[in-house]
Amino acid sequence: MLEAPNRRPARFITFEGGEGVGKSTQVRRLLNNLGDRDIEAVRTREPGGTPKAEAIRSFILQGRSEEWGAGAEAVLFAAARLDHVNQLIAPNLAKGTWVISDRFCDSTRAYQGLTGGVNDGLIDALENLALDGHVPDLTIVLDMDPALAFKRVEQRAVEDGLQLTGDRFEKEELDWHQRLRENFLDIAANNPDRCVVLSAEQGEEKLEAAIWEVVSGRFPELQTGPVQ
Ligand code: Z5A
Repeated sequence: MLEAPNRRPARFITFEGGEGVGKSTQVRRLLNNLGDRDIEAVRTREPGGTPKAEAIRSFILQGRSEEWGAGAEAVLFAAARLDHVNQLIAPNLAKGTWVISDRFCDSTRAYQGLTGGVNDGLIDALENLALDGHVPDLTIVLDMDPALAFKRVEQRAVEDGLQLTGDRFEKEELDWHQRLRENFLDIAANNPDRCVVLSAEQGEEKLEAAIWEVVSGRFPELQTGPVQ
């Protein structure tokens, strides 16, 4: 009988939460921590991650699908996700490379479903179709007061020398973002085995350490020190 190759399982980790909570920052930091342990990992994002999905991203974030309504937008996000899963996520996991994604399916449920009013039946069907079984092994939900997160986004714009015009979703009102925050917390409460909520109001290093504690506690293959 052929022996299965002695390969460590690849893990699929997603980061979720509102705008400006520090997802991209922590995805980068987690990639570095995995690299220090000799774990091969790719960083990706949604919407996006593949050329076709990035094309859908620009279309949506420029506001070109807004008049179609939240249902059609949920379908567009799912179309982007289908390509992302087929072309990037599944092949990497199959060859043993970890995948770390800045947003994934919980964003559709939180934005288009719970906040945008798209019914659960459509959200569930799109999720089944696009994921094809590729449910994340772990989802880190970064949670903070949206008013504080806005301040960070403003500060980032100042540092980058950009005027803060806001994309499709950044233009929404504060109480909309407050509802969004609650929706992510509800999703986490409904998926306690997969989701861990961490306060994003702590500094970058402290949050990085808290994330590492969760990730290394979850996956036993990480419970050795960094490769020297
Ligand atoms: N969307 C949807 O509706 N449905 C879907 O299915 C999907 C997405 C997948 C994508 O936006 C939009 O698409 C999104 C939801 C919608 N809505 N919006 N807007 P995006 O990818 O362009 O933006 P985002 O996901 O909201 O990310 P962001 O604004 O770039 O924020 P972030 O990645 O969470 O934060 P960051 O860039 O890491 O940090 C923001 C700033 O804060 C930056 O200057 C950092 O240096 C600073 N920072 C980070 N961490 C800290 C800490 N801990 N302390 C202090 N300062 C910090």
